[in-house]
Amino acid sequence: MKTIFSGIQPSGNVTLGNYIGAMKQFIELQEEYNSYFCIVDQHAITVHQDPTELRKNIRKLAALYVAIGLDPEKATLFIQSEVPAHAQLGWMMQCVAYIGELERMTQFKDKSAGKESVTAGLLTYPPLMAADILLYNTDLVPVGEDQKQHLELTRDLAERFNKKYREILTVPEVKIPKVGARIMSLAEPTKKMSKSDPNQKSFISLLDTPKQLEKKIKSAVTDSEGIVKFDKENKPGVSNLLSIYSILGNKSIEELEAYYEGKGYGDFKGDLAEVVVNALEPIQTRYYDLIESDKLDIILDEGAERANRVAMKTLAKIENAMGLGRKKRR
Ligand code: ATP
Ligand code: LTN
Repeated sequence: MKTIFSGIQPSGNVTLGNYIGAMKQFIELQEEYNSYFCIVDQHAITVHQDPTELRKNIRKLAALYVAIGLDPEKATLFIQSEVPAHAQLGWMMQCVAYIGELERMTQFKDKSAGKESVTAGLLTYPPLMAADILLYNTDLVPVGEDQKQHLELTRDLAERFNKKYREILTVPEVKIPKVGARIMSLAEPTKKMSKSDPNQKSFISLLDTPKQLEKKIKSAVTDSEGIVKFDKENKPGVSNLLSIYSILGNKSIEELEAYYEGKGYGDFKGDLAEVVVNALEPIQTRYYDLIESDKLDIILDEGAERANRVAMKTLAKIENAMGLGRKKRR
């Protein structure tokens, strides 16, 4: 069985972008792959997180992983900081990566733009991400479009390591969905929807109430044309809403365009709100059952144990290949 690995940062409320771009794929993939889904809290602290909020967001994300349909019997669900091998291999990968290639990462450039000082962790984030993936001999990494560059770097680091030391790392492939790989902000449809956006109206959270969903969708930025048509260049707002509608409502873009011909944005947005509310309702019900439950702790304990077992083995192999410490026989 081949292996997949993916991670989401507990850096805020999980958005519809995270769901459509990444999580929705996880559900189908868990059936065919040996699967690891991680809550990457060590990645989240590359920018400041309020400690109380971070703890809450970790638990919320864990509950959402299960609520969207991930089955802890099939997939390993765990928290990154509970598996120390991630930080350990992360350091070794920093010693394989070059500063120049890290400075070229667009996520680093975007997140550091205009800031007086940024943490060293923001720059060395991709080697930690590579470590996450490489510890599990991952074949495939399902992510949204924005992570493509980080995946290319992961492949480069794995290949570099294999050449310099020993051929032990699996070079992973990226898997990006055909539609919905980049859901845009509702407030600025030329920017990606992001859970750490300070503008609450810019993103849809999986936990928004029906009222909030309706309000956000109704106030989503469109244009003054009044024509429901997919045209990313000239109508980024409407095109984004069409993508969301098409994916959650299981209708093709063409079908939707035909249906809304001659109707205004009011009807279109009203129906879309209903589609989103209906799609999120069962997820929210399962979420509220889980969030305070001991069951969630058991899932995370078992996940960390399983992940630790596999990760320690790979780490020992890598330490042996690099000559660190004394020879390990594990
Ligand atoms: P942050 O705002 O804190 O950077 P984020 O919302 O961008 O977070 P991540 O935790 O970095 O989310 O990403 C988790 C997964 O969701 C990744 O696979 C990423 O590619 C995907 N993703 C994030 N935003 C979007 C989006 N707008 N459209 C599609 N996929 C997305
Ligand atoms: N960098 C990713 C989150 C992430 C990840 C990973 C994704 C950390 N480690 C490993 C896939 C595999 C992000 O910001 N979305």
